[in-house]
Amino acid sequence: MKFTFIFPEQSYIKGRFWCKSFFAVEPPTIAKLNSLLPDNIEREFFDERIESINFKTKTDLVIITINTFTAYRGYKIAEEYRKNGVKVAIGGLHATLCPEEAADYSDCVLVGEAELTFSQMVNDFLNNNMKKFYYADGNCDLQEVKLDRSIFKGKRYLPYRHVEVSRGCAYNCNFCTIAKVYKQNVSLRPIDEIIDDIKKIGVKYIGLIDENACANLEYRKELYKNMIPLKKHWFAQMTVKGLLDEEFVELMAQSGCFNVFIGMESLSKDVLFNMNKKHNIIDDYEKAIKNCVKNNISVSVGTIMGYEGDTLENAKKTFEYLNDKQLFMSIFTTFFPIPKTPAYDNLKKNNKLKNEKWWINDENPFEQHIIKYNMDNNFTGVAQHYFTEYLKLKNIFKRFIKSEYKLSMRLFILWFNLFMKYNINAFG
Ligand code: B12
Ligand code: SF4
Repeated sequence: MKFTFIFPEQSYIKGRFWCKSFFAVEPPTIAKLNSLLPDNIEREFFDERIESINFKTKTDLVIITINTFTAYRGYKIAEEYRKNGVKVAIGGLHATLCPEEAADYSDCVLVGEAELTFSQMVNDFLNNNMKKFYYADGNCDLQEVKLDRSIFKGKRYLPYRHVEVSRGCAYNCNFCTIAKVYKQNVSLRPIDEIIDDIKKIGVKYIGLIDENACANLEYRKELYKNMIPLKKHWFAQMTVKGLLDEEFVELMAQSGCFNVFIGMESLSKDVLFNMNKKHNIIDDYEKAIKNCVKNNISVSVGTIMGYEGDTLENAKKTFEYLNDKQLFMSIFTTFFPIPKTPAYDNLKKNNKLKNEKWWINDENPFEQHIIKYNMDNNFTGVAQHYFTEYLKLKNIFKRFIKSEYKLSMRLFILWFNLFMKYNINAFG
């Protein structure tokens, strides 16, 4: 009996260049599914970001994980296997948001966290009784999270691995997949299990999967204190609030934090209000960045352009603001309405979506006119324009010269900016 796991390429990337196989990171999702499979089942794994799928290898069941940006490609892969009579099961965040859609392309859809559905499906499959749908009942409590990374043996990934700290977020931003899927339920993993995981991780650089790495402050302080002796370099995302607390930022630095990501989204209070992201206070950013510079922690910022209420003037202001700051990287992203989120539902209700299933399309979403805006207020291409502007050599060097970080961090930031300039599509 053999199962095949698939991590599809993003649907709209038509082929990467020479560095295709150099900049992918191990997908924890596959390590998780692998850990839930009984030992007597043979397994193979194709990560389409770094290799082509060999549709000819013999297999009994194909298991595909999809998010909204990989769903369409995932469906095409499923069709290819099913054409040859192979059964396909699909799970993941997008399958959880749109199970009926995923069902059109598969023999089985698993909704919710794998810990709560996968073993049952495998059992049923082995007994020739696989159902069309499996629904997780509630949320996994993150006790004894096990990842079996042995499935990645022989594949070339960056020496950077992820460790799960939490699932879910207490906030409820209108555009956010996590808010929709986890419904403000936050599960925290026991600290001793995280530490044990990090001890065995085998790489120096790690990403903490943690929606808000400064919430539940006492828990995080305890975690970071326990990480100090491990001497790892870590990255996580958090709200700006945590970075205002100098003592906390110092502790993060001592425990090895080298970079934090903040979803700033917009400079406009109106847009932040529409997003239900009222906890972002733009005036806090100055102090937060200062605290990070002082502790040699670099900061990355994400923006969303083209949300309801946004203006081209605001997009320009956002670019100018970020281009002037000492940041590791600013990511300029077009607003893609994720299905079933309040933001999506609102656009749909007001008949503002040009294509309700924009993710099922051969056209690159960056070039699609997804939302009906007035002709003089069209955001298609605006984020790309500012990203390109941000990565112009004159701007990269301007920021490098102004930077007050330690020289090693300044050079790291310079390298990363130049790398992004030339390989903007290499990650993912
Ligand atoms: C780590 C991470 C990355 C990393 C690594 C991705 C990778 N190669 O694995 C990097 C930085 C490369 C990355 C890139 C991107 N990411 Co990302 N990423 C995450 C993050 C923080 C954690 C994902 C993770 O591994 N979790 C741990 C694993 C164990 O959980 P999981 O994948 O959710 O799977 C669980 C369930 O969903 C379910 N499940 C999943 N698959 C399956 C399959 C089956 C069969 C079953 C039964 C269950 C199941 O069970 C699992 C265990 O409970 C999430 C946010 C989050 N907290 O989820 C965003 C997130 C997944 N990313 C997101 C996005 C948008 C992207 C990018 C498109 C960004 C970009 N513009 O390029 C790219 C796309 C990359 C790609 N090819 O998929 C969005 C997806 C939104 C959506 N609706 O699709 C998320 C949710 C962030 C967000 N808040 O919106 N990402
Ligand atoms: S704070 Fe971040 S993770 Fe939490 S709901 Fe808002 S966008 Fe999603």
